Amino acid sequence: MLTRRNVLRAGAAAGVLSTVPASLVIGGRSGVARAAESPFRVPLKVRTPLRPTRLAGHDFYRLTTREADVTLLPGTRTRIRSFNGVMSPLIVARRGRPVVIEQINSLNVPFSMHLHGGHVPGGSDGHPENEVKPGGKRIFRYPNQQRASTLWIHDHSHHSHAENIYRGLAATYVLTDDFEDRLPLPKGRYDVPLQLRDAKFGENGALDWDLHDFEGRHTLLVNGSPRPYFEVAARKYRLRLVNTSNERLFLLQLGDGEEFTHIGTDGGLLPAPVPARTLQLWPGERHEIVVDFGRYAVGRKLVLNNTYPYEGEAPEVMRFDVVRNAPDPSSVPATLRSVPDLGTSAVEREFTLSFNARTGEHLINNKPFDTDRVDIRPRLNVTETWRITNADTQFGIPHSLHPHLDAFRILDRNGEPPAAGEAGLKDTITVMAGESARVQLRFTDYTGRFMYHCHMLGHLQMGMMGQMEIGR
Ligand SMILES: [Cu+2]
Repeated sequence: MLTRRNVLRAGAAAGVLSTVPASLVIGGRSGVARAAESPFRVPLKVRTPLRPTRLAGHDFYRLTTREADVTLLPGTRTRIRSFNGVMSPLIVARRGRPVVIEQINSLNVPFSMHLHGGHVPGGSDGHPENEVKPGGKRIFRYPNQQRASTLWIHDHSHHSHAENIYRGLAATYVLTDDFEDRLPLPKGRYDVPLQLRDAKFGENGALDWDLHDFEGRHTLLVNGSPRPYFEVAARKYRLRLVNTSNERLFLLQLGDGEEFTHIGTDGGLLPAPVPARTLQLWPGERHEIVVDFGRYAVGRKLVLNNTYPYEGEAPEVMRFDVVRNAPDPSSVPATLRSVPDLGTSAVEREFTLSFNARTGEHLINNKPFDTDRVDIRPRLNVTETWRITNADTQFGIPHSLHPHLDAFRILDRNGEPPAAGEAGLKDTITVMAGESARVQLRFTDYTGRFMYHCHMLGHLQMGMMGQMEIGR
């Protein structure tokens, strides 16, 4: 059913994946698929937000990072690493109202909490040097002064981040604001965060972990449930898609190619809605879509497929079952949110991403990460243009770049303007082998040391990270 040609076409339609990676791997085993568990056996868990303690001036949470035994696959228990015992919890925050989190590390490994997409001071950014040791704790302050967007919290510790995230330490963080509230987009129970990821389970339900065997992770989880079904009303839903996988690309398609509306990305709403039939969701990225189930009769079932599965793997991600009618006062306005003008760039930088097959290291500008080295020194409020080039032409490995602290806008890809679905604020950009992109960004408010890195977590662990010191 799936051919390379189809994938190519789908990629072209999405306007980003201009070439299909010959392999997303280096040295990965092609992986013998386990007998795929039958899909759609369990309902989607729609997360209700964690309840903060409402204090004067901020919302306070205590998050304990700890192991927990939970049911992911029906009939088995799986030991995960969790926030407060929950897989994929949800925090909802409000622009202008800070969130303060006390993180208590009850794991036996270090943990460094990072709000991905967050505009936060250096001491709260999860710099690997600030990792919380087992038994330790730390306070994180999130000012929430940025525009509404879908963010996520994950580990950034130096050596255990990929495994910590794989074992469950990923929380969705939805930031709302007045601007979005005034829009007639679907709200409340019709606004649903969906954390997408993959995993590999042993026969006893245990999570199998091998940094390099990401192609062997054939079980797709949505909000922690394997290929779930979701009973929806025949009306519009806003779906916030977050890819918390270590390395997996989701190339999403609804049904046989049903149309949906792409409304947002990493940094919040797009300037205008984009009708789409496929969507690429790379690790670390967020995309928001509106699906109008009102087009379908009660009884209709629509499968969300990943049309870029690994070999021997089922494409189904989840299924939407239209089970009831409901009034629908929501709509998608013709304009959403303009991108801020970042001014004229005064600094240009080059970032060349590559792989050293001899050492197994992934490199930025030919260097692996060194905590004692500052790679670049941007100045506060000075606009920069970064050219990101993926030089991995030998193996065809895709790479991404995610600068902390501030979002960017994409100026061009290979000299061409970005597709409409990439015209909003972004904080993670994937560049295919042999290609390049330019982004414009400006760091504001906070000085100090921050990271930038590839969000393919195996690459990050193998060195693909740099350090910037932002000064005045
Ligand atoms: Cu990479």
